[in-house]
Amino acid sequence: MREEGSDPQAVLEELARIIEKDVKRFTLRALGSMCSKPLPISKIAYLMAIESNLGDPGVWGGVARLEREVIEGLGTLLSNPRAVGAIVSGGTEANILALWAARNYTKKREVIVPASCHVSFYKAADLLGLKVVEAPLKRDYTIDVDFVRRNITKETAAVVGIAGTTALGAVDPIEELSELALEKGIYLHVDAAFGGMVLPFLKELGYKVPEFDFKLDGVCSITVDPHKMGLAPIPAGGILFRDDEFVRPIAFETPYLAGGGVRSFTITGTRPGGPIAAVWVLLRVLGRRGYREAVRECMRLTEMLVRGVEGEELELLMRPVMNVVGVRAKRLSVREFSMRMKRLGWLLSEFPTHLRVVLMPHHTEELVKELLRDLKRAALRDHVELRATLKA
Ligand code: 0PR
Repeated sequence: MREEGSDPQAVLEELARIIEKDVKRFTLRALGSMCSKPLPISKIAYLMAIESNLGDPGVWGGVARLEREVIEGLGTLLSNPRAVGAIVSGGTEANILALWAARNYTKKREVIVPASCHVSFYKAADLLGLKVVEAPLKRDYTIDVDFVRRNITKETAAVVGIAGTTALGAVDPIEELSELALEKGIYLHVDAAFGGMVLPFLKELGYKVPEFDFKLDGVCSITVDPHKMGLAPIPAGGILFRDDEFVRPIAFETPYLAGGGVRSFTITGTRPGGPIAAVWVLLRVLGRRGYREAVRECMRLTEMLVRGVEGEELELLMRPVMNVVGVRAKRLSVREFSMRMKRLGWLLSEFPTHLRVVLMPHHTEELVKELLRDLKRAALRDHVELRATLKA
């Protein structure tokens, strides 16, 4: 920090120069991100509520009401309008809250997760002192339920199922997990951080979609992130609990607040109301039809990519269930394929077995065509071939 402040106009211009390139790269070449470009109206809403703090909801009663309505909206989408929950900093915090609730509710210290789970579950287990049992995946990249059944012990607090895995968008058989959880009396958490705002709309569009939400009696909590497929600005993760009985074991009273004592069950104290206002506006402005149309468009681009990938050089890891596609080059290591795509200017996510492409609402048909052309180029066996096509 300098002694004297600088000219505001000049500082803002410098800021614009610094972040401009990021925004452009994100919009044009980042197909590895699970976050969408927030709709402009959500940015207005965010700014309107930027001063609010849900750490003191008695003072910010209006925004607290918005959060209740957003939770009711997301709960209704996931078959439980009476769900109890919060808009939090992201899927990571939501998953930590779920395992925290599961540990305190059951007073047990083991959790079974699929090998496909997001790193946030390992963070949660580390923080909470839980032992992680990793269930292998079947050939379709979903959790091996028989393994889960065989590995439930008297110390098992929870099992986790994923509805839209990070690497491939695969959906675990939540219905089977739900039956198992009810039978064995364990907590079932569903991580639908990405899929929670895709699957209900895919169903409305006529896709065959497995049940994954509170319709299944064994599901105790669900992560669903508006800052992924909800078109909302960051940070807007979501945690929903079936019932208040799962929240009570992680709730703390803060009696001294200016707005009056409240119960808090999030990790953070001071919490921004801006993202909540943004999500509230989006749910109202878009409605189910708006989200359904966004999902329809994402799936149209996904199909385009899938059709284009068939051929000599490239292959899909699996037929995508949602707008997440795993691609690999038949004759190259993932590392080499990834480096070549980077050199061609693409920002994709690199997993040990494949590159991940996520088709989001802000992407276009032209972008997918360009991507396909470059995927094919990059997948050529050697650099000589690659250089020749680049020159052409
Ligand atoms: N659960 C699932 C299934 C996820 O895929 C993710 C993150 C989380 C939970 C955690 O969510 P937060 O990151 O909100 O805490 N999924 C993305 C991923 O790891 C996050 C991401 C988003 C990464 C944008 C890169 C990026 O540009 O791929």
